[in-house]
Amino acid sequence: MAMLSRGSFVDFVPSGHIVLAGLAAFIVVSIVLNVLSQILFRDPNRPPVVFHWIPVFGSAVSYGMDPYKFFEENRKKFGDVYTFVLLGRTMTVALGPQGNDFVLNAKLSDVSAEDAYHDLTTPVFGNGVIYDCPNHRLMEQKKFAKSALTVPAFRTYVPIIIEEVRKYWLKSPQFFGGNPNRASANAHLMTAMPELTIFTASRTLQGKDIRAKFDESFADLYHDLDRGFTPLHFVFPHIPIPATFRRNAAQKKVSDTYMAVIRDRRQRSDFSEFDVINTFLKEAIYKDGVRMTDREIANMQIGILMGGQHTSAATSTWALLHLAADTELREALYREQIEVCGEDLPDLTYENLQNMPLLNYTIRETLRMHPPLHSLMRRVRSDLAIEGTRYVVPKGHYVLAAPGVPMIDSKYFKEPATFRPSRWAEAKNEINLEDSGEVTTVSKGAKSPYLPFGAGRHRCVGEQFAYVQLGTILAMFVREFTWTLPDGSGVPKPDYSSMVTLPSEPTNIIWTRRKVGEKKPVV
Ligand code: X2N
Ligand code: HEM
Repeated sequence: MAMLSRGSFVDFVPSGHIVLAGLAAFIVVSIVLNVLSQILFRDPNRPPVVFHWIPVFGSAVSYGMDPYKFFEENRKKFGDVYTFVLLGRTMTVALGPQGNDFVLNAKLSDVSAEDAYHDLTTPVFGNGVIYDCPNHRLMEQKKFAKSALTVPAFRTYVPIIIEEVRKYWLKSPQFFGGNPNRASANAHLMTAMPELTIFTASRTLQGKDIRAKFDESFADLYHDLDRGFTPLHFVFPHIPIPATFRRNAAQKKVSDTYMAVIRDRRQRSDFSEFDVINTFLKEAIYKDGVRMTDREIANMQIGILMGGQHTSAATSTWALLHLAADTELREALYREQIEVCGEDLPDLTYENLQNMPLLNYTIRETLRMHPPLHSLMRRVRSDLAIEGTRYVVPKGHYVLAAPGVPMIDSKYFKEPATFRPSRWAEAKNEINLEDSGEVTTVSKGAKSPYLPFGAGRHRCVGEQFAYVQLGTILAMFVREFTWTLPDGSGVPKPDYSSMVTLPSEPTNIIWTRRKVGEKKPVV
């Protein structure tokens, strides 16, 4: 302490007040300069910039609170293309089907997803995969993953998912809590659906041995990874808070666990399950002969499970909330179960799922109104001209696609705020899907108003799996329960503060079991 008062920098500072005054003056001057520069200088070769008072911080609050409101308000002012500042990053939004195409089908030499996502995802997934490698490696990793996600694999997944759901209902306090005769209760979906999602995804995609670990310490470790996968960590990837330290520790432990499982399977030569880990062990050799290491295969598993976890848990929760609000739809789904599977409702199969259009439309409609990812980003690698305008997005800025915007635009979807799965049965005449090809779910074109799974080289490889998982889980709920929202509440508003768009609390339903032996539709 004594050292500080003699010969330290404190001696050179005349007064604390002057330091504060200087800081205040600096802030005021930078705000004034920032405001003046926005009013006085408008570069005709740059997209218009959303007005913001504070430099660097920019439009963080209005974008972060409600990105769709932000996109819409500024679209009214500026049109489909404009720029905003988000915590030190300059983002150019390109809205509409054209905008989606511009961002998602941009040339590899012009934009990079890894430059946008690396700092957030690499500490969570680990090194060497997804956004911690050149794009050509990611393309092959996706090919390996895709080769695991086949129809023969899905046929084995459906009965496994059914078994997991039954086990979960029986033991979870949100459902039967150990009492198989419990007839009705209030369940908190944002507790139940993430659990059900991780159990079903880990059991199918990663096998029995990994699934077993979720009954022990693995769930907590994944929870630590989750809490390091937030918008806060997108802005400050290494912010020194407990969540960050726990994320780093959990990444290493989870990755080591996968490596131990890989070694154990090798040692026992047991590759019998149709899971993603085994597919990587058999096939993960890049075209140039380089083999993925065990560490990389392990980290790939983290990425796949994390990605599928947030998106799928959010989607099943939204779907159940909408079904809670719409008895008629829920009973139509129940009748579809009976029509396809028969009066006594034997366990459903993968083939059954393919014959349930209303169930699949329900998932599709849920993703239309609640796509989990509202912003897809790329960092610009070389100055990027926007066709049909005089704008150039300079290197170092970001481009942002918001595929959810056309999905709630009345130009493409009549009464876009109404949850109505049957609209998809009339798709051809009601919805303007010109150029899209999206009706068939596999499409490379990005000029579509319906892109919950993205488009182009970064398009999702998990879509078919997600439909199998969501379809099986939702069908089981429809068969077993009727359910409603708690008295007087509607479907919750979205909450944009996590990585995926979640329903805000409360996310409860009141479920009642259909009477055993008397499983007739209620309406
Ligand atoms: C401070 C509100 O909150 O004012 F996971 F193998 C695994 C997507 C990355 C979106 C980043 C920033 C929001 C600031 C709010 C895999 C399945 C993937 C695909 C400002 C005041 C990961 C970052 C979202 C910035 C919003 C997508 C996912 N399929 N999963 N202020 O990555 O796919 C994967 C792929 C990202 C973002 C944001 C704020 C493969 C505030 C209040 C506060 N965003 N965000 N996946 N903000 N505020 C995934 C691609 C990849
Ligand atoms: C990519 C959505 C489920 C794995 C994407 C993208 C979107 C998306 C929008 C593109 C990201 C971008 O362009 O920046 C969804 C939705 C899901 C879902 C809505 C569920 C409802 C899954 C599942 C898996 C998965 C279950 C794994 C089994 C991936 C992978 C990519 C991807 C590996 C590629 C990332 C890239 O190439 O950059 N997903 N996803 N997703 N998703 Fe999904």
